[in-house]
Order: sequence, then structure tokens, then C-alpha cells
Amino acid sequence: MFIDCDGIKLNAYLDKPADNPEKCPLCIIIHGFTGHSEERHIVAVSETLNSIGVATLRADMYGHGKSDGRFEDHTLFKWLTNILAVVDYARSLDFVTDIYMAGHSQGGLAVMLAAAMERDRIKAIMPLSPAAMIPEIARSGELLGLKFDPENIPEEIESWDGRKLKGNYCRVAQTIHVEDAIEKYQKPVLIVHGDNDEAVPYEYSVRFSKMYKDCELVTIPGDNHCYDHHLDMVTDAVKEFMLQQLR
Ligand code: FER
Repeated sequence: MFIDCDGIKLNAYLDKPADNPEKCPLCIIIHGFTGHSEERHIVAVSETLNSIGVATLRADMYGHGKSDGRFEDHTLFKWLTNILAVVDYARSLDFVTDIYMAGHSQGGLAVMLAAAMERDRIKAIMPLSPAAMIPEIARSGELLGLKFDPENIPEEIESWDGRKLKGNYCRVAQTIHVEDAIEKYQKPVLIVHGDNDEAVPYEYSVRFSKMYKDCELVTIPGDNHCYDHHLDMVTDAVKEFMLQQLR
């Protein structure tokens, strides 16, 4: 299934709870940088939500998974425009009651930013190991562990997997102020983060979680960026938080 975003086709997966209720809430789920909607941790979160009566809408973002666009051309602005289109699509579905959002890493950051824009429509959010430090490190002249002059942005940055990322990614990231988005979104937030994360340091979630008005931080002890050790603890945290919201 595809969701149109101004002529860009976004590959998406809509999954309803097994008993196929007439009406139910829906949670949008967004993958991370270089990721996609069929990753193990994304599917696990989706299946957990389906098991407690919540439909899910997993969408591949611009330049990722089976969506249109080239990886090297993706920016946070494009992802945010994508998420606005995904929310509009979710709102157009007759069976949907309340809408929630979850996102992993760069998808977690994108969800934090989009939730501020859609604060009247999104009932709660779950940023998982959110890469919320990207804008500030981009301003200081660092991305993907590579250092550069923040006033003379390189044409290209090489990603972990050897793929190139254009400088526009950095130009966009430098303009974003996560603190403003955090202040704007005053509804419930669950942040989940492994304290041995090799890609996004856990300490950022300690800091950002304190800035939200209503945020719970669940720490996954010893776990890494994609929860290779305790994915069950991640899905338990998601389940418990969502059951609280549904009460
Ligand atoms: C970075 C650190 C983490 C970065 C991106 C990420 C583009 C995103 C990780 C993810 O989404 O899994 O420096 O720069």
C-alpha cells in the first residue's frame, strides 16, 4: 500500500488488531536513519500494539525502505512533510478513533517534531532511542561521527553503510530547535532508551525527557540502539504506556 505525499509514494503497512474491531485507535510508527518498516524492532512494536487493540500504520520515509526518493536527498524537512501526509491519511480512515505516534531514533526525533505541529491531533507519543541530538550536533559540526566546519558544510557526508548523504541534510538539521517542539507538546510522552546505545547516547534521553511536561523515561539496562538484548522490555514498556492511555 502507498500513501501519496505530493507525488512521492510512501510505502506503508496498515495492520488492524486480529479481532478486526469496527473502531479502534491507531499508532503511526516511523523507522530510523537507513532503516525501514520491516526491521525487527519496528515489527515487534507494531505487533505488540495490535495485540492490545491498537491498529498500526508503519510508513517508510523519503529515501528509505520501499518509498520513493533517494537516500542521499533525504532531509528532516522531507520526513516531516511525509509524516504530515501519513497523519492526514490516518485521519481519513473511518475506523480510526485516536491517533498516536511512535518512532525509532531519527524517526523518534521526527515524531517529536511532528507531534508539536500536530499537537491537537496526536494523543500521545513514544520516541524510542530518539536521535534528538542531531540538530545540536549538526550545528556544532558533527554528524555520523564525522567532524566538519559547521559554517562550511561539506557537499557530501559518508554514512555508516558507505552511502552518501548530501550537505542539505545538515543544512536542514542545523535549523531545527528540538526544545521548541518539546515545549509545544504537553501530552503524554514515553521515551525508551538502552543505556549502552552505540549510535545515540542514552544521556540525551535523560536530558530531553526532563524537558517534557509529561514524560516517562524507561531505561533498558545494557541494551544497544536496536535492542538486540531486551526487545521484550521495550515492547512491555510500550504496552504498559499504551494501556494507560487507553484507560
Ligand atoms: C548521527 C547519529 C545518529 C546521525 C544520525 C543518527 C545523521 C541516526 C540514527 C538512527 O536513526 O538510527 O550523527 O547523523
